[in-house]
Amino acid sequence: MDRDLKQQFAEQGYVIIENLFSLEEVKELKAEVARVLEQVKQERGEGAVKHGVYVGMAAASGLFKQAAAKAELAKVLKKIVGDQVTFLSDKVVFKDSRVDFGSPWHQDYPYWEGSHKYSVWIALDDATPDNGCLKILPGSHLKGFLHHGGGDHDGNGFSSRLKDENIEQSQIIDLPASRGTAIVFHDLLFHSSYPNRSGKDRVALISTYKDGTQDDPDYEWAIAAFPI
Ligand SMILES: O=C(O)CCC(=O)C(=O)O
Repeated sequence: MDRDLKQQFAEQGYVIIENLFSLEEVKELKAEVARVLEQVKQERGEGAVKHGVYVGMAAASGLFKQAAAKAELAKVLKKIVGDQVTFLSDKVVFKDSRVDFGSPWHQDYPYWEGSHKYSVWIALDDATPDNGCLKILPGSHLKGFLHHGGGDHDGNGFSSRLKDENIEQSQIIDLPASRGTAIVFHDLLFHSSYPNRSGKDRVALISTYKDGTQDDPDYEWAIAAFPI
């Protein structure tokens, strides 16, 4: 089973952990998201949460720090990454009727460079193609880093985007996820998300980890980093 998981990650660039968080835990996390975002808006204005993204949940909240080190998740990450895994940072990505655009196709690697990182996309609302679930190209991490030609021409963030011609439409798969389910993926995996056309919230948490034995620049966004 463990070898399967490691092998699936090596071949496909992602693995799914169904129901990593219980419905009760998800409810608490969502309430905490609302509390932290409200506090951020009051302290720094609406601009601090534009594009539907806020980076630094674990830095702002003990509950998110705990979530980042959840035992079952740490076990899976150690199988994939190695014994020394470091949590770097997390962000909440909230799509709703005001922030409804899909995230464009990209690899995460150009945003940080250095050693490869492993992100965990956790559904805090049930995510479907109708409200903004992830789409990926399985195995695309094996293509290596692809020069990103596209920029933020629509004002929706994501300064690094893959070009349309690099996306093999026939290979795309959707990754719908019920609340509490987590998707672990490599920072070279091509991914994007659907727009949220439902009019309701679609909140996801993305936590990022690295192999703690690898050197990296001092990332200013990794203010709450710790070994898990
Ligand atoms: O949840 C989403 O819309 C995807 C966000 C994403 O891919 C990212 O922030 O890197």
